Amino acid sequence: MQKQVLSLLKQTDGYLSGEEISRQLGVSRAAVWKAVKALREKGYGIDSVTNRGYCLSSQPDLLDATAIQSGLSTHFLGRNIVVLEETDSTNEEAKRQGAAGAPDGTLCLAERQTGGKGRLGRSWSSPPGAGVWMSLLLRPQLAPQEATLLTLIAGLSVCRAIRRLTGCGAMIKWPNDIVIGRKKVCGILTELAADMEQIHYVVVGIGVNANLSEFEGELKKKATSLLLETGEKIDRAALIRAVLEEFEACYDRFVTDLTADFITPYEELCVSLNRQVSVIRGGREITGQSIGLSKEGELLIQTDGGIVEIGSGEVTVQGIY
Ligand code: BTX
Repeated sequence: MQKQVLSLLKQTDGYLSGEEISRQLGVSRAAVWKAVKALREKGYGIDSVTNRGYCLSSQPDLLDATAIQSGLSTHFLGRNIVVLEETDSTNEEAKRQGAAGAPDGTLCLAERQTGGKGRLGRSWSSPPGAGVWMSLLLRPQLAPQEATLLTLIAGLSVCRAIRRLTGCGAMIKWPNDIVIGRKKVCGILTELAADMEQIHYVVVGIGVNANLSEFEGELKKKATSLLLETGEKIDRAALIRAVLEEFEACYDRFVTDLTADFITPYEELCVSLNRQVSVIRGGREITGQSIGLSKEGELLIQTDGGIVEIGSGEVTVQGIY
């Protein structure tokens, strides 16, 4: 009913009476009023004037598959899009889609996540209507250990997309955060369904604080959004398109012949390099100078005892966080 009322209001220049809507849809005036109320709650601006009826004055900035796909130049990524108003986590949704046989490159999006996830059981704040909470379902023919490089491809893609669309000096904090200045604007969570030799599917989850206007509690100090950095609302569909296009270009080369030629551009945008860093591994703290990334995407740390390769773990970069 809401869809039908909305579509009638969209087709009308000016006001449309409640009586006319109820006649055209064959429903009661009360049902029309209920639908208008529900649409207003979703963010549609619907003016009403006695004796004239209803007029659509503004539409919320809602994610829409058609809008994302128009002008999208990828071959397979984002050719199938699932948009949900609310879900537990788009990563969980992509896994459900993956288990049900959804095609390679399926993109899952939600306006709001009730259980947005970070790494190691942490949560990811995902309020409605302003973020880009997206997960890519991929079916690459890779060994499970090679999948960690997909996190780096995602980081580079988001960083490039943000720079291209906003001009912000976004940087990558190895392995999975995008920061602007000292604050996090994006987090990436890659999950795998695999056996020892082969990947069944990978889910690359990306959360970008696009148009969030404020943060609460502990996030005030460590999070930022593109809106807060630029003072302007970003077109979320354009951002998603840019991420998909950047991702597909690197990913295609990587999965066809394992060319990791994205490592050098990644290093150039990586704020964690050439700095004093420390990381906890096996209960011990390793400190040293970060000097680059290995072909496998590990962080190389020059310590007093030689070069140590770090595959994962919480890295503290001096001067960042
Ligand atoms: P992470 O473990 O590196 O970061 C999680 C930490 O980041 C939290 O403990 C909190 O301190 C901080 N944080 C939480 N929410 C935000 C936010 N909105 N902005 C900045 N900092 C925040 C990073 O994990 C991986 C996050 C991936 C999120 C995407 S969203 C789409 C997909 N679905 C899903 O459930 N997760 C991914």
